[in-house]
Amino acid sequence: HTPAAFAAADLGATSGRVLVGRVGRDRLDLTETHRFANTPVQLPDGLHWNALGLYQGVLDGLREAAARWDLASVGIDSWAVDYGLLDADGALLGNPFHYRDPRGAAAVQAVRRRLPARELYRITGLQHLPFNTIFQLAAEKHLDRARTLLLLPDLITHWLTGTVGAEVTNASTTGLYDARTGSWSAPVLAALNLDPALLPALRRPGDHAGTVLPHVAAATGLRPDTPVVAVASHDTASAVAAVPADTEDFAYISCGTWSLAGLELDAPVLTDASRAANFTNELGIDGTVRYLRNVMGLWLLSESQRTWRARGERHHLPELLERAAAARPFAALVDPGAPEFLAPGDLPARLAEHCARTGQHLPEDQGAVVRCILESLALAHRHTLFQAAHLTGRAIRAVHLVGGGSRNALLCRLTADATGLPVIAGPAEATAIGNILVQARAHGLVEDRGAMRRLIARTQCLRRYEPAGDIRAWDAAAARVGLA
Ligand code: ADP
Ligand code: LRH
Repeated sequence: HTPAAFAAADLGATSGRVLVGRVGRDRLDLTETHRFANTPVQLPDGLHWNALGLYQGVLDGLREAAARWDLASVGIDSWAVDYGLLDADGALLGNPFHYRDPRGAAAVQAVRRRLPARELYRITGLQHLPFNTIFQLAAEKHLDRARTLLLLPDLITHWLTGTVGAEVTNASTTGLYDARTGSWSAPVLAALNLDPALLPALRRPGDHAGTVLPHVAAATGLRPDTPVVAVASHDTASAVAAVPADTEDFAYISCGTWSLAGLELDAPVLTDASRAANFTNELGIDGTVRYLRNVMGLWLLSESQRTWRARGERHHLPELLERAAAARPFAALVDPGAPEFLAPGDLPARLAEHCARTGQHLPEDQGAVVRCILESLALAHRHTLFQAAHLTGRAIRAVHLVGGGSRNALLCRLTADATGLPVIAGPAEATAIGNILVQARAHGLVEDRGAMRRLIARTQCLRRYEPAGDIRAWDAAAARVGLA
């Protein structure tokens, strides 16, 4: 096997990046060719993504990549649920909305009246998040002119290739996908008066999506016939595919803007208990189920940093984390899942209000605030993983923490201490690696999921955190915030 080079464009809520992976039998070398900020834009009608800017960032990254390597293929992934609509001419209708815009939440009750929560869960197995595609569509103003709905990675893939398709791992986050039959749900679409023709045919990770259009090849220097592969286009599915686990009894936390914490299963769990605990059954590669729950994640930190920066205060991560490490443990704790933390804006103020309302005092000092965020996240990680184990009857022997959060040593250590389990941290770019290895597998360079994971474990730098301290302190802390 000669090594081949694959490009992954990974769009995260905080940044987009293009990485090239050179993959061979015993080789996985990564180079980041481009990273660009992903800055949401507030318009009079709501909060949007800058879709064209993101596409431009992908093209810029591909141009840098193509200048250095002969790329065997390209794959696109991004966060879930958000979409663009195309009209009959294939033009984008409006600017895609950001999932943190409140329009989805405002439409939840109307959807519920047509489709009760219990029924919806039995079909989709999807956790309730107010911004799931199904709720956003109920508030959508462009439906009368829309002919095609494309989730964001499918939209970028469409702009690169001219083809349309709906990659299935991301389709499973919409609320329109039937977890039992593995297809779009006709009853859900009917209940919402949605035209089934809006939704393209499903693609699976590893499927050929198309080849780059001539003007794309000209703009990037990619070979004219370069294939675009449908990877696990939901970033979390790519990240879970890249968890370097060597056993079956592992849990994972894909930790970035969100912490997606849970287990990999063979089949969905659609019970009422699972629904009550709001666990999701989203799809992974090879038909696996990502049984997990969204924890609010490092958004709490990045949005606090943004607030401090706007005020001209200290906001650099290394210094903040140093101060948090020195701050008093368990001084103030929150439930990171509280809905008031979802929207953009002054997060330190909302944390302080939350603390005051629950009889605690959150000092203004940034070390204390960051400590509160990280301890609260560790508690939410623990709560979520323990519940996942309970609901599935599975044991957890180790926690793999991947994504940008794996670079946060304090958070890794706190998660190990809170769970009483070893935390294996890394890779930080798990999503891009999962994207690349699905392409390499389609290319015949890697055999299966197990081989992908072993290759990552052998080639990437991982750190192990053993649990320490008295777990009873964490039991008490969990009880304090209702996360026991
Ligand atoms: P997303 O894909 O959602 O944009 P990432 O997986 O890139 O998220 O993770 C971004 C987060 O990772 C940042 O908000 C930051 O908190 C954390 N992070 C990134 N680099 C570091 C670092 N060097 N030290 C500590 N934390 C880091
Ligand atoms: C993480 C993620 C997560 C979704 C959220 C919208 O980036 O894809 O899995 O719930 O973004």
